[in-house]
Amino acid sequence: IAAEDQPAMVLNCILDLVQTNEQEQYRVLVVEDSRVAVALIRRTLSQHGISTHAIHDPGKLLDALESYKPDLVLMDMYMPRFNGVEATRVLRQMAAYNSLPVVYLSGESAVGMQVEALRLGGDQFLMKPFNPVLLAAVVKTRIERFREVRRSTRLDGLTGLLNHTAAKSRLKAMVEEAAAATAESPLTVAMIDIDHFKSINDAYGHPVGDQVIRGLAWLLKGRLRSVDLIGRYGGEEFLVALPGVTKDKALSAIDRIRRDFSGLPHMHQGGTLHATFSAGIASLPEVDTAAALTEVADGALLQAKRLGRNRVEV
Ligand code: GH3
Ligand code: MG
Ligand code: MG
Ligand code: MG
Ligand code: MG
Repeated sequence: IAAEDQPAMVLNCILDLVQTNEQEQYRVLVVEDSRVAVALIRRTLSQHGISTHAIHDPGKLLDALESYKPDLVLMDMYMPRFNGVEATRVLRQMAAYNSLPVVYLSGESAVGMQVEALRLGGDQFLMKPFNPVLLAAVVKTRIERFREVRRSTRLDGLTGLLNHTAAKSRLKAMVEEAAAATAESPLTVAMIDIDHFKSINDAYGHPVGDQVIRGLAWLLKGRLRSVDLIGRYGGEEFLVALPGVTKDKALSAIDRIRRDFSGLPHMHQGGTLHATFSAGIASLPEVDTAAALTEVADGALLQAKRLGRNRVEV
């Protein structure tokens, strides 16, 4: 990567984030027993481009969360049989929903009750009758902030790739998807590790090492498809998963990237340097769990290192 290309490379990563952001819809689950209120809320939110799904009974809350996957819950306080505050408290005890934004929309005017509702898990309290502009703004800003936090906890700061935890859970989901597919669907995993990276750090300094890591991340993003998983699994180690790709096809794809990476110049103060990586590959259905795939790929990576590095082994 030439020095003048580097700002473009950073810009690419930023554009990626902005684009996925714009494509994302706002999804709000409305929990409200009054049909009149539901109609009013849905019309208001839909006018602001916000999708809604309404349930009248908090007893159906967990099912609705699972099937609709909202970005925010708009919660009434008083409903027959259930109380919105109680429902929120239950939701907060579940790992999957403990940070999902919950905004109350209620006619309850006693401040003591409002405070209690917040204390038991709500994020904000809005009064009925509501101001449509304020309601839409609260919903959008809450969702944006929630997404920003979720994004930053899933992504690696140096490369913008999925971090170790996020990559592992994404791989698990991909293996489940492949297993659930009717026709036997292949999935190939590659473990990629930069060769003699310690010597690059030692010779040129940590910031140059960081640039090499970013360079490989950039190459992988450019070469792989949006359906592929690319994660920064460790310091200079990457996890890649290619759904629908057989071992042979993956082997030649990763090997092409290996060859191109070895030709990529990295800047340092005295000029440029070249780095290489080794990779190990494992495939579904031969290997059939996420844990086993990474383990077998890791074994193949070790073999690639033993056989001299700058190579891909199965
Ligand atoms: P091998 O070919 O066997 O993989 O040798 P290696 O030197 O690449 O492997 P080793 O695991 O011994 O060293 C990896 C080094 O990567 C050690 C660590 O200091 C460095 N490292 C880890 N994370 C980062 C990072 O974010 N930035 C930089 N610059 N270095 C890092
Ligand atoms: Mg009510
Ligand atoms: Mg290494
Ligand atoms: Mg090592
Ligand atoms: Mg390593």
